[in-house]
Amino acid sequence: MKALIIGAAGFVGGYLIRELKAAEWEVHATCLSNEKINEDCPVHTLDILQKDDISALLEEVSPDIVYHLAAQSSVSVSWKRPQLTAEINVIGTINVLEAVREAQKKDIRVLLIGSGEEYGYIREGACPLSESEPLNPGNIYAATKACQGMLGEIYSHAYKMDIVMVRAFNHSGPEQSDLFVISDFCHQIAEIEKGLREPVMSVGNLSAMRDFTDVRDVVRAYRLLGEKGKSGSVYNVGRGKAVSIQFILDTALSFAECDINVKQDPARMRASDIPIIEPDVSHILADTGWSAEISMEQTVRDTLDCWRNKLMS
Ligand code: A2R
Repeated sequence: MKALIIGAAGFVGGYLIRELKAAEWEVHATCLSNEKINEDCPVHTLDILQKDDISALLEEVSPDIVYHLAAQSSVSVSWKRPQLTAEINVIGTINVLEAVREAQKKDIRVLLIGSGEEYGYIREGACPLSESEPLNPGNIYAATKACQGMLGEIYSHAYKMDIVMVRAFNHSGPEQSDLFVISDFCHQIAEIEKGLREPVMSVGNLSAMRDFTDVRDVVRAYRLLGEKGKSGSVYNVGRGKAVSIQFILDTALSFAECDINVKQDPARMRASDIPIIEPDVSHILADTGWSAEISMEQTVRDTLDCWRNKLMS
């Protein structure tokens, strides 16, 4: 199996490269010209806003499967830069789908990586959310990802293309940017332990409930969906058990090596926060046998150790 991973310099890309290579896939990866990928595979420079460049790369690599990871993936950035978010996540996805549609090789499978945020403002009692639940996005990032998924369905039906849509719920682990909550808490703890900041944790809304999966489990799901996912289908990828941000905070603090106070920071509250998002993960389990295996505690511990190591060097 030969994979082309588009947008592989981000958080998930490196993990996906290693997961696919461990399964003996041939892997090609792309990144932007200002990014670097330190993995053992051919790396190509690609901006998905340049459609002709995607087409040229598809002819050069001739992959069996394209993993489309490239995105403006931060909710908070999406409030600040809505046009940029829509351009990359919507126009960029159209460019990828058009390039695949026009490619010489006719049987390229595409995995479009969307988000659990797409469900948005959900009706009471809707959790766990099955893939047939209506989408009602609550922020700009979520709206662009819902649009990406709709485009995937349209291309799949209209052109009989082999496209699998993924709605990935929150994922975390070592090396994640501290724009995301688990990494943010762990970074703060590591800095406090090192004496680089006051022993006060700055936090946002602690009551929101989210479903967290370790990134190493997530990329295993992506491999299995590449192998066994049904064409034209949508799959939730998540643990299937939401926890409060308070629980994440308590878990992270339980690993801290010093006493830390907690302070609510208005700057960390989002413009719109949805109380609970939790997926039904029976579809992916039925079609691929996948379910999350790595505990939340392990993810938090490994992420904290990663920040401690970074601050040592
Ligand atoms: O925004 P940057 O400079 O960090 O670069 C991101 C890159 N990217 C692009 N690649 C090609 N053409 C573009 N026009 C373009 N704009 C941004 O895509 C970054 O290196 C990569 C996405 O990685 P992350 O933002 O770290 O996302 P992550 O966590 O790896 O998630 C992968 C996918 C995304 O579609 C998420 O929305 C979804 O999973 O949950």
